[in-house]
Amino acid sequence: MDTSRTRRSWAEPYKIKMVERLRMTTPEERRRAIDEAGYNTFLLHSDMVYVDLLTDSGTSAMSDYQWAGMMMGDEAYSGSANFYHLEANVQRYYGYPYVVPTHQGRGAEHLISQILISDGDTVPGNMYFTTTRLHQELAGAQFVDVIVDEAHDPTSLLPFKGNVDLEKLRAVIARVGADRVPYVCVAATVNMAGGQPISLENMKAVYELCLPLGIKVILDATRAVENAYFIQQREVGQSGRSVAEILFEMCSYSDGATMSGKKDLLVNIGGFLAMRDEDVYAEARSLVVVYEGMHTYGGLAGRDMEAMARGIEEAVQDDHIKARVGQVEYLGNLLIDDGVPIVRPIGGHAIYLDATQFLPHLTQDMFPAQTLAAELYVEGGIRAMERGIVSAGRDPVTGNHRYPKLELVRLTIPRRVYTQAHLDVVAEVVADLYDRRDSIKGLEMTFEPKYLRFFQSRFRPLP
Ligand code: PLI
Repeated sequence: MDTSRTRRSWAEPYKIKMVERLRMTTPEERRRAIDEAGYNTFLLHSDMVYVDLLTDSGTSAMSDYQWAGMMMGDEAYSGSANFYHLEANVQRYYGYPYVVPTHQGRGAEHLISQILISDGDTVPGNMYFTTTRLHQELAGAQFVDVIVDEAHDPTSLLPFKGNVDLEKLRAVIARVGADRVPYVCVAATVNMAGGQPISLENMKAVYELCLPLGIKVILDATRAVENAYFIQQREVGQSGRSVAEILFEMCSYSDGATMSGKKDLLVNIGGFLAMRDEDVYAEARSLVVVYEGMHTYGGLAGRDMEAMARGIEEAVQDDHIKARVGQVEYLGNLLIDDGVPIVRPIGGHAIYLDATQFLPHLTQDMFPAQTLAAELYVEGGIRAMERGIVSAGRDPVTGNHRYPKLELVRLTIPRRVYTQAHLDVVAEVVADLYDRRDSIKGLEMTFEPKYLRFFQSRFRPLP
């Protein structure tokens, strides 16, 4: 192959060995389906969906190497060989000495929140994530957002919109006292800001600020590999390093990590809690038995741990991550060319439609992002997810809606699943919807569950 020419696309470093048939539906069928689902895309039956961009969580395609690993499952109740492989790879690529597997990310969030948080504590973080904040609140803490202001502005082109605002962090610590801040929660990348990365320099500065104050830094490493890729591409002095090297240094600026293996690590289920502190590990080993299972399986089958161990190796390959993020950018650039308002810069795992700009005639109480996600499904069988007022939930003290500045619809790209032609269709459908945006009316909520309401709430169209 001639590699002397400079123009190269993001093309995939793999080929397809097995396919899964998709059902093509009519607009009438989709209108009925979304009505039965209460205008909540989470409640659609997946066989009614053509391109499923609900989430990149657990929806990726595993490789032949991972599937071969599934056949090597050591299903002993304790001491599974697959656990030791997983532990060795977490130590090697993430650098934490201690690892407890969990069934998925929120299992790890539950454990670390229960271990480190006391009633009345404050946990600062670079924007909330739904399950992470809920576990912090259930353990008695209040979450305080200390992300840079630009993260709340969909049009700001700052390359590291996931950065912590160090002044905001210092102010929170000064207000409540360092002894009431058990840890700072640092996410890489920041999901709710649009998959935006945090810089290596900022992670180091947060760690150096916290260390002398006895405040821990817990990394949400769910998409840290994608974050490492952005550091390689955007941060001064980092372009010559591998994604694996950058990832290892990122983790060195933290005391532990929660991980949903369902994203970066290319598995359909699995997660872990990793840490440096032996005492925290002793508590995690004890607590995991109550909620997940023995500390050498944590709610996972041996084969699941093997697939995740192998996923760690594949996730950090530079050609893999370049194609992964490249595919997301491909879709984003098609939409930008069509004039569709999306969060900029394009994030690592998803394109976020700016529902406030898309449907300016709807107030936030009319659930513009929820409405847009439902319309997108009816228009082309494409399933996306609301990331706005519904996801933000209610303030636990006042009981009122939280009104987030960002009212977004997330088109999340599963890893190694869809083709460029699928994404072309997605862009065409979004553009058609944008053309008829004035005709779109809002929704009202008819049912709201107590926790994480976006998963199960129901709506009906406003007249
Ligand atoms: O879905 P879990 O329990 O494996 O992981 C929870 C979780 C933690 N942190 C971050 C940044 C996430 O994105 C995350 C889960 N995200 C989902 C399900 C998503 O659709 O984005």
